[in-house]
Amino acid sequence: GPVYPDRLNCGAELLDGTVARYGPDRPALRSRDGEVWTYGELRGRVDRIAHTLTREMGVVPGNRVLLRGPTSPWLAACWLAVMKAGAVAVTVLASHRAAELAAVCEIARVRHAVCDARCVEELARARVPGLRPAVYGGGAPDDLLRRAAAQPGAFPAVPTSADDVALIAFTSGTTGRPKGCMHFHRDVLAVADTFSARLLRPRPEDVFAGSPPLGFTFGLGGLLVFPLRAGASALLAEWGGAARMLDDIQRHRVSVLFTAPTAYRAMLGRLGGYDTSTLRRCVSAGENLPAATWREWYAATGLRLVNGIGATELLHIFLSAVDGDSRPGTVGRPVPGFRARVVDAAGRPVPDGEPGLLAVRGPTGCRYLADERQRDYVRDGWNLTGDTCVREPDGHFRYLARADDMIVSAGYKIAGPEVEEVLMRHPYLLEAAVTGRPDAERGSVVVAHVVVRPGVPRGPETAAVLREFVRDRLAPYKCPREVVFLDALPRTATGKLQRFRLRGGALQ
Ligand code: 3SK
Repeated sequence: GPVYPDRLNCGAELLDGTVARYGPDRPALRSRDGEVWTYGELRGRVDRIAHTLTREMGVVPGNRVLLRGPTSPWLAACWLAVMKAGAVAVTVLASHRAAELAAVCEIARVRHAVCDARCVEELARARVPGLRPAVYGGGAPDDLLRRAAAQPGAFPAVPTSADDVALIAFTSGTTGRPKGCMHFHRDVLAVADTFSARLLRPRPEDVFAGSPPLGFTFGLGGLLVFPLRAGASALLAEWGGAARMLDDIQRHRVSVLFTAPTAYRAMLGRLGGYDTSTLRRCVSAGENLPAATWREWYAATGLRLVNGIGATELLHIFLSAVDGDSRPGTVGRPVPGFRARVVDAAGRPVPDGEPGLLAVRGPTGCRYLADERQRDYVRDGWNLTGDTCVREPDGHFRYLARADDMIVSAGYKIAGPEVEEVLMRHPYLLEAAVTGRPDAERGSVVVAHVVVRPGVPRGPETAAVLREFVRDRLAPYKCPREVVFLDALPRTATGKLQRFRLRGGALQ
């Protein structure tokens, strides 16, 4: 992995370091309304906010600062100011509700909060003792941005050490008490210097955009850390659906896109109306990328989707492939700097071609904050991500399922995503999720939850067509016993499928 000096402040590297390399006049951040901040302007704003945090709000190095807001250049500026001030950013999603915010603040011992005026009410409802958020963007007399405007424009970054904690990223998984993952200043740069620098190879002319929020490390990396590390620029705007994203790509001449398979599918049907010829890298992560989606995107754009597996615990993507190495149905190889293998329940490597648990090690790794689940996640230095995978003889990894999502039916082990891959090739379908339903006789039976295209009837005839389609392509034991028609699949705020809600039957 990359090597860094003992004294390292990732905020200073991303801003002052990039200005030193590329000058202050290149575009850094863009908003949807066409506003563009140069690196020099961004640095001035960040430094004024950092002065406000430290001089007026009393933030000292090591304090945990909650950051909450819709994706915007100002949220990014606040994050960078927290970094430069040597404090610890606790990023949450603008969509998090009061109970979730209260849990995060308690676990992370949050001392200060910076919140967009548009979502401050929910934070107030969380009733965190002693927390008085600094609000930005609402135009009130004490607005953080007004206070910042009165501060001097140069803030010398706190000389943090490379392994001081820079951020705590929360993951709820799809269920359970949230876990805070601590990442160091060197980790923030390491994900840019491995996945981004070695695979994406961004250039200063690149324009990054995408859907994941900055409160999700997929978005923090893809839309802030990677572009700034490369001297490139990023459009920072809230996700507004596939048509809006295509419009953004055309208007802002986006070249590097970060989003999830669902969004690629949603864009596919509308591509014709937009100029997307500026795109050169399209990253897909967050959930399984069906081979059919890869192929359709390639047929429509000539671009190979850069599929990746990442985790909040490892900060960003650690398995991926680009260009000729990117193939439908696989997630590629370990990103340079990372190692990956497939192991059995005792941690012993299994032969190529056999399914097992994915184990990863590299420059980043899981450090849960005060959580005994750390012992399950890291064994002998290997991070057990909870994914079931197969390593092919050519070194490519194939994703099967989340380990706890394997369906066991009459003794057969079935990976839901494999059945979903086949279903998604059927022209009737927009989305498919395959889970097991408890069954007295077989342990579990396979159930397909589907969202059909407009005009396709939801009923026994369509169900029979879909079952037949799977039976023609997979072993019969993998064929769904039942097909459930839904308006939409249940997802978390970061877009991850909530299989447990499907399994629980609450949506039917
Ligand atoms: O959790 C994920 O799926 C993920 C993917 C890419 C980068 C980062 C993360 C957390």
